[in-house]
Amino acid sequence: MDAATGPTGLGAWHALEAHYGQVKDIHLRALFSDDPMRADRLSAEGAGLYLDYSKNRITDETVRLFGRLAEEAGLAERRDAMFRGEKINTTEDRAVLHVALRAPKGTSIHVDGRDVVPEVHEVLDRMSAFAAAVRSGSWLGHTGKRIRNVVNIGIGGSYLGPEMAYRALRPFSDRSLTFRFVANVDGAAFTEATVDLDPAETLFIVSSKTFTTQETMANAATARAWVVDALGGDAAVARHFVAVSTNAEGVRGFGIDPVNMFGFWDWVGGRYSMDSAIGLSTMIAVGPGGFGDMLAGFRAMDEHFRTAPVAKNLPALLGLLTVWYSSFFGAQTAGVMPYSAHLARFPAYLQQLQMESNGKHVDLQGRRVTYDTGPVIWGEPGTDGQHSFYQLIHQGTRLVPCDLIGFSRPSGAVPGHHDLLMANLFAQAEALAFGKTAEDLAAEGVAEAQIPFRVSEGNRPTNVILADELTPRTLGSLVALYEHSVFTQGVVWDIDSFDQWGVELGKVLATRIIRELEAPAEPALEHDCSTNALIARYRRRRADGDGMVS
Ligand code: G6Q
Repeated sequence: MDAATGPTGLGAWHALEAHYGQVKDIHLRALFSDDPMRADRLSAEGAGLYLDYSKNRITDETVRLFGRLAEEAGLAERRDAMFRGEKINTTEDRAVLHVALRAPKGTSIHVDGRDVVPEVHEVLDRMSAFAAAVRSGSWLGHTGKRIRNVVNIGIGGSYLGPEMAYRALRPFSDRSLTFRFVANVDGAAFTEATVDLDPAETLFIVSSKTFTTQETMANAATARAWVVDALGGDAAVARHFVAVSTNAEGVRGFGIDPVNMFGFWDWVGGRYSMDSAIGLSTMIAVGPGGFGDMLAGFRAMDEHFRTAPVAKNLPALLGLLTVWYSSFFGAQTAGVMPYSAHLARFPAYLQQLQMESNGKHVDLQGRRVTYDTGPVIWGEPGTDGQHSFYQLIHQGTRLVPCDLIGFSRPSGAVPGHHDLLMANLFAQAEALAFGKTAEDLAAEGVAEAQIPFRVSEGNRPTNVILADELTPRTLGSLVALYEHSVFTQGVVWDIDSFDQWGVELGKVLATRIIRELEAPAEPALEHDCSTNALIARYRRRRADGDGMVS
């Protein structure tokens, strides 16, 4: 990337701008009717995933220009720098090495002269021993009962991945164990997660990279009191709490023996950490073998991303298509619709992965960008979404490119459902692309007055991602697919996909306001007049009855 000009100064960017002018009004109907081999060419396969990207508003020339853009933006160099452990997260001066979390034993990746792969495997081995002990019942609670409930306490990157993965892999999980996830500082979250659990049979995993996050610390303190009160003393903590963190001091201060701490490193970003020790709950659920299979899926996609040419490289294609729709077509959002109830939390997971990574307004030089960066990511499982918001995608005024994700074999064993589910996925992709014309409707005998309302313009782009079955391995490939898609977008947009300074401001302000809410006497408020009034009203109204703070 030319630091002086950024992406908009690249020849490929200019060429894509000119090309956009040529293709923007071409309908997918025309692209398909002129070219019966289009789906063969505009598809790719890797790491157990099949991507049909033919229903996008692109031609062979677009794909060629994507390749040129990737080359001129330096995608291969940045990718290799990431895999080598260089500090590509420049604003935090950190390496970005989630790929090291799935590097095979015996390989080497150096950060500051130190090989991190043996450390990764040392933690994986400790996690495996612990997960096996919980699953077998040999890890006992303080009163001698075996553990039947596992509650992960963590938020953001220390929550979304574990919860998503647990739900995705339930058919592979030990069904005799109950898993819960507490993230929100709203006390209701803790209450609802624990109301039916026996403390004597419950293990808490306090997951926090920093071990300072306000929400997690508050929930962990509540959990500690819940266990200590029920089981009669601090000694119970050792058998009912483990920690996943980079902060050994903080963990010790909380009362958890660092022997029961599973570490990770500052080169693992929170939203890229579900395959680190942050995945301890996943490993307890599916076992060390299942977790290993998931890591193999991640690794297979890493290899694919490193080696496949752009036109056949799934993450690079998804990333470049996102750039195409965001920066050229001006699409503001992108949908992700998994046709799998087990992937219900996958859109939420991807929201953080993509929006925290690429929701950036300055480039690597700190200059305001002149193009749109990461879109708003949203979605729900199909077929549920079809009966609510799909209407807007079909007939609304906005362009919403969507990824539809499906599987050839079901992950639930109820007969007769899966063909129905997949018929809907294929039908949606078809309907979005080709729509229904006024002529079609007239030929069907629809009354003329009704025709304008029933027309579906089509030309709505989709990617269809298919895998054989939602297994641990597939999940690893799927997550790595999106990790590297996000990376590709960030390289082209010339932004730091690995910091999250925007999240910090709210945290700092909340710390100030909590003191003002807790102050016994009316504090002098020095916010803006709106915030002052809201705080004052809350203080007055929170006490029952007379509206006065006690
Ligand atoms: C992720 C973010 C953020 C982080 C949470 C939890 O990339 O940095 O979502 O994961 O704020 O942080 P801790 O793990 O430090 O509690």
